[in-house]
Amino acid sequence: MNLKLFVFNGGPAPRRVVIYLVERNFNEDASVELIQCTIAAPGAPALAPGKPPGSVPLLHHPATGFTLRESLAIIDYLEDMAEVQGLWTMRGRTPKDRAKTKEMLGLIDAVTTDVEYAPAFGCRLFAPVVGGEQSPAAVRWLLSRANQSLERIAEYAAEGTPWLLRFEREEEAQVTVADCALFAILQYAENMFGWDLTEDHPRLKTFYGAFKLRQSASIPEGTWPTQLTDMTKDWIEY
Ligand SMILES: N[C@@H](CCC(=O)N[C@@H](CS)C(=O)NCC(=O)O)C(=O)O
Repeated sequence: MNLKLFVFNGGPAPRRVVIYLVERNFNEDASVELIQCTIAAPGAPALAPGKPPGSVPLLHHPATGFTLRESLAIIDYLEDMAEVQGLWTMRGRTPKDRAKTKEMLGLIDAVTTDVEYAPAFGCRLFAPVVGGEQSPAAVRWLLSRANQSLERIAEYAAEGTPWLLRFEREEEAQVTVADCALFAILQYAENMFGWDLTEDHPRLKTFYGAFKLRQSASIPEGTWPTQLTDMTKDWIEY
């Protein structure tokens, strides 16, 4: 189908789609071509030759001009395509299972936004994004919101499997799109800022430990280089 997916490995939104693609084996059958973008500085646009305007991940079909710019919409669309091809589902079969997947994704998206915005208010590297007006209270508030959502994710998580939802394929609980999205933000927090978001949530620690062993969890070279992560450790008091 010759779809192009523009990504920036270091960001949690593109990262969740890349993890999903590996779980789906889309990168192996080459129906989706991955194109790496550069982002020159915090708040700068993602750039790559031939990329339509917009944030990444960005899915583009050059022949028709069809373009999607939201990670969850991209995953949903690729899941629809997979199902048309008769592949197994990664978001649940029944309306109830699908609603549960969406519920998890909603909470995970909230965590992702809070964890992404908190550094704008406290990490010195991101100070230009808020015109230098950083705020300890804003950092505390955003991180406590993220923690509340993580609490709910842990509370709603299935039992008897490390994964968030218990959807079985050939009697084995399988990874879902919600697992890909949660892992992406936990991995980003750990590698970009040295944060263990699972610290207060043993259920999520179990999830993270299990998912880390998967091939999709391996970090592409240069994703969070030390020149960058040395700077992400410099924070205001909060
Ligand atoms: N809600 C969006 C968030 C996308 C987003 O924030 N992307 C960042 C990288 S993580 C980006 O593209 N920044 C550069 C730009 O906006 O051009 C999604 O889930 O796709």
